[in-house]
Amino acid sequence: MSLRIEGQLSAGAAKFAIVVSRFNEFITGRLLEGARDALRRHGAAEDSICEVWVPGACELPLAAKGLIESGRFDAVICLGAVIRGDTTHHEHVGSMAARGIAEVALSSGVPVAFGVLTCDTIDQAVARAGSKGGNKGAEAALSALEMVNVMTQLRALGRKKA
Ligand code: INI
Repeated sequence: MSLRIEGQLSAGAAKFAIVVSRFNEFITGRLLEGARDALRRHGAAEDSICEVWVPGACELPLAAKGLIESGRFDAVICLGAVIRGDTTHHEHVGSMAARGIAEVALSSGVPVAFGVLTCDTIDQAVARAGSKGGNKGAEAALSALEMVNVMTQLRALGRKKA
């Protein structure tokens, strides 16, 4: 049996939560605009999107978990900007966010998109938040859209077998 499953980039009736970090808000605000624009251009209604602000990237996973536990969302999009400072602090922040986000997605089975920039300089972050390097918030939103679609197909596959 040959089977190919691929997600469509169409929002349909799906509900999305965007968790956005206030730390480096001049960057994360642009990621948020990119994510909202991508969702809107792929058919998501304004009232299908919930926006939640948290202090920093470290807090993204817990808020994502709370949103998933509410049972109201098909996917969560986490947005943050971790930028190298004078110490190794940013490394811990970046790995806490990455590990936590992966853990929430795997333990819940709900797609959680990783839209967290991890940059050495502010210029690198600016480039990835709506200029030369595209907009990583928009990319994260598109991956959430696609994964909602993939997971819907995978659940249907399980039902067919039963
Ligand atoms: N939070 C970020 O989102 N980006 C950073 O670059 C950052 N740095 O480098 O300190 C950062 N720190 C705050 C952190 O996310 C937590 O909010 C804080 O540690 C309290 O838990």
